[in-house]
Amino acid sequence: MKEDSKMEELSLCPEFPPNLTGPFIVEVKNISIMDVMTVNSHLQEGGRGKPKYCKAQQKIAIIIPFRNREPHLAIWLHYMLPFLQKQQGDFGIYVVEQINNTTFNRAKLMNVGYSEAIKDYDYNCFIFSDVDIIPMDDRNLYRCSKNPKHMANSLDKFAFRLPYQTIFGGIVAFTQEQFIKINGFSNRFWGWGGEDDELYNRVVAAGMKIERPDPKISRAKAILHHRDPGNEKTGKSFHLINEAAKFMHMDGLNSLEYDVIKRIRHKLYTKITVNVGSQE
Ligand code: BGN
Repeated sequence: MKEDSKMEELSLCPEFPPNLTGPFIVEVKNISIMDVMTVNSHLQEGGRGKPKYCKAQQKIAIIIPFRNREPHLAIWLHYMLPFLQKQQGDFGIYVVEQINNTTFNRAKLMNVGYSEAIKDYDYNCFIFSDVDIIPMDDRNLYRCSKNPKHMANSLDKFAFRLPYQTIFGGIVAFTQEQFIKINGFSNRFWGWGGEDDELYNRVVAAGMKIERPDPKISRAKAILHHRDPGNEKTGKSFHLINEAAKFMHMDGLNSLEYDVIKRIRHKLYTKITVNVGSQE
C-alpha cells in the first residue's frame, strides 16, 4: 500500500545540508546491530527516515544486494543511517537477499529492489549500493543528479582512483526516469563481474552520460573480503557486455521474474528474500 502522500506544508530543505562535517574515519570492526538500533531508534520500520523540519530534496531508495554478509551490513548501517539523516534525506533501505546457494545475480537483485521499493513509496531516486562500500566524507551527497551517477569512483582499494575510465560498479544512482530509460540492469549476469560494465553500455546506448562526484569528496572504504562462495568470476560476460545496446530493451525490468519468499520490515531496513532462479 502506498503511503498517504498528504504532507504538512514544510519548506524544501536547503540544497546543501547545513550540518555536514566532511571527512570521517571508517573502521572495519564488529558492530552490534542492537547498538545500531539504539542509536537509530527514531527511524520508522523498514529503515525509513526523513527530515523533521523541512521537505527533503529527493525520495531515495537505497538498494543493497545481499547474501551472508551480516557483519558488513551492520557496519554499513552503523555509518550510513546517521549519514543519510545528516544529509536530510527522505530515505528507505532495501536489503535484497538471494536465497539458496545458486550462483549470485547482483544485477537481478538490483532490479528486484527497485520493483519492490516502488510498491512502498513514490521514491524518485534509486541508489544501488554494495554492502561493503562506505563513504568517508558526508559531503558526498547520496542523491540523484541530471545524469546517472557513479559514486564509487574513489575507493581506498584502488588508491582513490578509477581503475579504468568506464568503470560503473559499487554504487550508482539513477532517477526513476533514467533507470526506466535503460530498462534497469540486465538479468543475465550470474557470478561475479561484468554486469556493471554492461550497465554502463546501456547508459551510453540510451544517449546519456554518467557523472561522478569530486574524488576528494567521494573517498570511500571498500571492506576487503574473500570472494563469496557462489559468486565466482565467470569470465563469460564479455559478449553480454558488448551486446548491451542490442538486448537492453528486452532484458531488464520488463523481463524480470522472481518470487518473493519473505518481506520483513526490520527496524533498520526492509529485507526482501527472493528466489531469482538460477542460471540455465
Ligand atoms: C572489472 C569487472 C567489473 C568490476 C571491476 C572492478 C568484468 C568483465 C570482464 C569481461 N568486469 O574487471 O565488473 O566492477 O573489474 O572490480 O569482470
